[in-house]
Amino acid sequence: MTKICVVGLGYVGLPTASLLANRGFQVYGVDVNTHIVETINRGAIHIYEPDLDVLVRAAVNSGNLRATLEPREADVFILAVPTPFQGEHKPDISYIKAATKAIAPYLGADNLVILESTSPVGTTEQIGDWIGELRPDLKRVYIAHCPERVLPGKVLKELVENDRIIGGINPESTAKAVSFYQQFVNGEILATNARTAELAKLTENAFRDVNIAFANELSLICNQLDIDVWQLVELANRHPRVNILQPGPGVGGHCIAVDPWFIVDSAPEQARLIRVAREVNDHKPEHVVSQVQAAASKLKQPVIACLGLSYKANIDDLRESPALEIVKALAKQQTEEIWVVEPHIQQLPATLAQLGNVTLVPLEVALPKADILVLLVDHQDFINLDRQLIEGKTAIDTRGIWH
Ligand code: SAJ
Repeated sequence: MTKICVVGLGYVGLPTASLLANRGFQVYGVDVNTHIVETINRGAIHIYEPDLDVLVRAAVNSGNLRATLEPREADVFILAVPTPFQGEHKPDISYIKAATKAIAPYLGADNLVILESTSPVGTTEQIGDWIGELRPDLKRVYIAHCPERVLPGKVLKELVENDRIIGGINPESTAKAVSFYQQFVNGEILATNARTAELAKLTENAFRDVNIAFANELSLICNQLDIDVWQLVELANRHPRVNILQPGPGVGGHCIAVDPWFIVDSAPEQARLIRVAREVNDHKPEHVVSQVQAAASKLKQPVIACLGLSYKANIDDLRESPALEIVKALAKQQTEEIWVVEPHIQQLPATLAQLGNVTLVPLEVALPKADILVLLVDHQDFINLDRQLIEGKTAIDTRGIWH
């Protein structure tokens, strides 16, 4: 098995394709976006992830990684395309369907098709049905789910070191996929069936979501009772069997804020706690907005500076970011200008720029002039800042770094 076709060159597909290329596989990276294909073929990257630029450059220079718009014949096909929502919290697997259609003409007997995209239960089996319809001539294709589990910011390390769950649509598919991943993963490979692998991935993110919701609910309770939630969590966590996560402005990212809904969609009657946790976390930005409004109403035309826009610390990823939602809501409600400090981006996203009263400013500009500081992301730059500079200002610290 030497030729690999990776479909989808995003946060998961691109690191995977370049890792495989650097391990000596011949890799075709497929993406529907011409800009992405051209960028990668120049040895450059279109997303930020620590050290990914070096890995991609090496992969392209070695001649083992080539990006293309169309798939090619290969031994292994890895699908790493998005699974967003369609409408109200319903999973949209149309990108997986499109990717399956795209690879179908290139499939050969005994090829292995792996779905890495986080998917609702039953999707891997569905791929098997689609391939059966599109290529009735094919005698045997192996199909398995191997959910990606990498943490943005630590992708390259986790891609190799994390344990991987692999579930095929039959035991032969599982076995074939296990032997493929064993070639480049140092973590343990855990074999199961496709449906369990799908739910395992969703469960991991739902577990985290429920636990963050617990912390966020505590922050509302503490706000009501005038108690410092950060101290509360620290104290309660000194119990040997308690490990509360950190409250924040809400839960962002393309995974934890999305995946639990796939479970709710599949088993709405049973998934009650998972649904409420999602609602608690989704409500948190609104709470922060009302805290800022309450503070602003006590001052005359205050200058409000929001620190951080990404969905978590030290990355540039704005997807589903609660910080973005908070800034947008504040800008819509305040007539005055809202300042945003986000050291990881060069320009505001269109959704904020078009509002007309949001400006991206450097920290040195915001700090001396702002009356209200709304800390939304615990970027290192904000943790490091001289505390004297925030003295006398109203600070709304949603991450607990200044408490
Ligand atoms: N957050 C809190 N409090 C905490 C921890 C996180 O408010 O104590 C917030 C973050 O600020 C962020 C959100 O939760 O807005 C999610 O951040 P995260 O770092 O927990 O996770 P992600 O979304 O970056 O990556 C997750 C990971 N899943 C788990 O840890 C179970 C990663 O391993 C998955 O591969 C990834 O989702 C994915 O692609 O599914």
